[in-house]
Amino acid sequence: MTERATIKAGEHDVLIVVDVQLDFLPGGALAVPEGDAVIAPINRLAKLFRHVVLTQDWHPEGHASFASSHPEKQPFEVTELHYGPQVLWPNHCVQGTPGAEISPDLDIPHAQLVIRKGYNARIDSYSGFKEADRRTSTGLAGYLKERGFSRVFCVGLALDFCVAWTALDAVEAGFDTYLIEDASRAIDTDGSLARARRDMEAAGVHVIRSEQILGAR
Ligand code: VGL
Ligand code: ZN
Repeated sequence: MTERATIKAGEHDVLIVVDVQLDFLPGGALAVPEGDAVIAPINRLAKLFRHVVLTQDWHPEGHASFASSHPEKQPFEVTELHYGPQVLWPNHCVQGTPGAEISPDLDIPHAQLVIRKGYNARIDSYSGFKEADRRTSTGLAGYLKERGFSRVFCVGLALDFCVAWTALDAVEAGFDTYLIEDASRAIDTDGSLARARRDMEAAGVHVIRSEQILGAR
């Protein structure tokens, strides 16, 4: 459900900008439909938050989430990995390649941290907090807690994968968590968007729009 109250971004609030990388933008290896539509709202929002963290999908070649690593499998099929079901993707965000670069159109020079994820060859990591085995931590929750943040605002790509999983893990880590939906876009494969929305609602993620954020930076 979309909530309507206005929110003033303050000292205990952090904006997490998820995976706004060239491979998820038009022309990229795993382009999210209308992915570039997130950039203007994110740049506007970032001016209202003193504290901004970026995530960066960062896979080694031959990563387990790539369909090309599984004989006979095509992108967007699901396979079983040691931790459970895994959607298989086109090769994307390979470490050090242009597609893995964060979009140069993001205008957030004051971002304080870039957290990389998905670097373990055998484990995917949609979430900025915890890998897909649901045990391996990226360290982000500890960082945010040590910095004294209590509210987490999630934006970026893709709403139904990395943004949703990041928001769900933020809730689990104890943060009051918001999804700013007009600053996010979905891949929507096999019902993933409806499922992500359902999971976020059940977890208590507040779904808001960027106009509801008032700045205090
Ligand atoms: C993502 C699929 C694979 C995302 C990352 O950023 O949502 N989706 N890797
Ligand atoms: Zn990935």
